[in-house]
Amino acid sequence: MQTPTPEPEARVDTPPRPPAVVVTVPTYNESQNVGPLLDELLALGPGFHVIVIDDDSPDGTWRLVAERAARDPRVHLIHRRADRGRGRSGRDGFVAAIALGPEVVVEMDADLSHQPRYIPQLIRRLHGGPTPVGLVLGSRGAPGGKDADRGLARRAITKLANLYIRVVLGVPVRDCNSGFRAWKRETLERIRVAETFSAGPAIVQELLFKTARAGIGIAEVPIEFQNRRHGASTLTFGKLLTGYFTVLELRWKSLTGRL
Ligand SMILES: Nc1nc2c(ncn2[C@@H]2O[C@H](COP(=O)(O)OP(=O)(O)OP(=O)(O)O)[C@@H](O)[C@H]2O)c(=O)[nH]1
Ligand SMILES: [Mg+2]
Repeated sequence: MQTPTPEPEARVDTPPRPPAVVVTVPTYNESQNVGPLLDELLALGPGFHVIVIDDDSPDGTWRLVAERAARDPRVHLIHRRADRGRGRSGRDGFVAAIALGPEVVVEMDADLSHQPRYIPQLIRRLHGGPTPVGLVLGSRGAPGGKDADRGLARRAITKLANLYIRVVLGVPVRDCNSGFRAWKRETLERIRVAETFSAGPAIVQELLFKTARAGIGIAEVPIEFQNRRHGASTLTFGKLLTGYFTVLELRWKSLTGRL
């Protein structure tokens, strides 16, 4: 009589497969935008995860995301209660995204100015194209890109800011203010994103500068930028000035070998 082969007792747990793409979204009072945004991002494919980094928004944005995260393992929430800021939140989001082990990390605003439908194009360029790159910008300044929705004054400010940043930092891109970007995970690791120092929106230029300085290729894909439809902008004149100052500080740190 033949004895049946016993079933192996010990089950080896296979580690969960890392997501292909992690999208990081900092939020402050985006309760009207975050739901539709999550719907569109998750519809891009099963390999897409989203990390929302919320600074304890008074309008309860974080609560909506927490409810969603409890139902969907592809949604993650970082609920920050101290040290508020667009830059701090961006940094924490990148660190958490890297820990999930994806090939690609996307960053974008929550206010639907950055349309999720462009993400596949950004990623395609990241993986292939005429030149190898480690960062792709969704760009209003690239041929075919648009900033159509905005008033003349706001567009003029954006243009001047771009010129100033390009000259001071010497970065060879047309849209230095774009916070809609696709990163290879290795790029973020190489520029040591965990050590980012900008507390506010200047994180956008800090990381752009560090990437260019590291000799990593940067490409731009045209996008149409839409004005926010719900909620209020968090950009103030004070933040704008701080941002310009941070750009000078970046250059200075770089010149004096402290970056
Ligand atoms: N976690 C966090 N997110 C922030 C903070 N400030 C802004 N954000 C988010 O960062 C993104 C960009 O901020 P916006 O207020 O849209 O700034 P902006 O795009 O320069 O200005 P508008 O074009 O007028 O909307 C949005 O998703 C905001 O919700 C903050 O202090 N903490
Ligand atoms: Mg905005």
